[in-house]
Amino acid sequence: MRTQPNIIVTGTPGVGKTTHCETLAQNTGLKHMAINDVVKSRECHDGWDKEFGCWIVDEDKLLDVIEDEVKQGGYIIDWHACEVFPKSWIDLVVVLRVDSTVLYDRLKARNYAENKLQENLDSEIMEVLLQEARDAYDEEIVVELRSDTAEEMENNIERIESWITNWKKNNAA
Ligand code: DAT
Repeated sequence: MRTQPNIIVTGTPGVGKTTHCETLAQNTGLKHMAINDVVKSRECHDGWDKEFGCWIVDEDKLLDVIEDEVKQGGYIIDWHACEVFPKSWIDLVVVLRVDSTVLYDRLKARNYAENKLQENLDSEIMEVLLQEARDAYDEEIVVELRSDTAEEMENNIERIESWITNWKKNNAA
């Protein structure tokens, strides 16, 4: 039994995952697990995909590497994909959403290549990650939150923090 919840924060690149996770980790003491960093530093990949500028992830190795930690609870998992994590590990899935013109500006500011930028915009418009989350987890644990503005981000953080407080009350030993 976990005494602290595990939360996935997912969404298209540029939606605000890192910013949300860092603030949540600071405010709550839960640990921010950026899967991109884990994949890179613990070598859970089969090399770098030059066309899309990302690691080719070895999902089995990734799960093996993080299993012991995540099963203890208290992690905020930050990744643009979520279905790989077993249902039994996860208590809440937050899918951040953003307006496509806002996303365009954020990815442009990151100097994304045109093909990568377009692929991510399409993915956001088609709600790919929201659908992935809904397909992989029970609908009552999947929450869709807007992340267009700083005010929306503040509200999201408050909402997730109260969810964590309630989870802890309800799951106290
Ligand atoms: P991700 O980790 O999903 O790729 P990020 O946290 O790095 O996204 O955010 C991308 C950029 O957008 C970064 O400069 C911070 C900014 N940003 C994120 N969420 C925001 C929000 N709700 N309001 C304003 N700016 C935001």
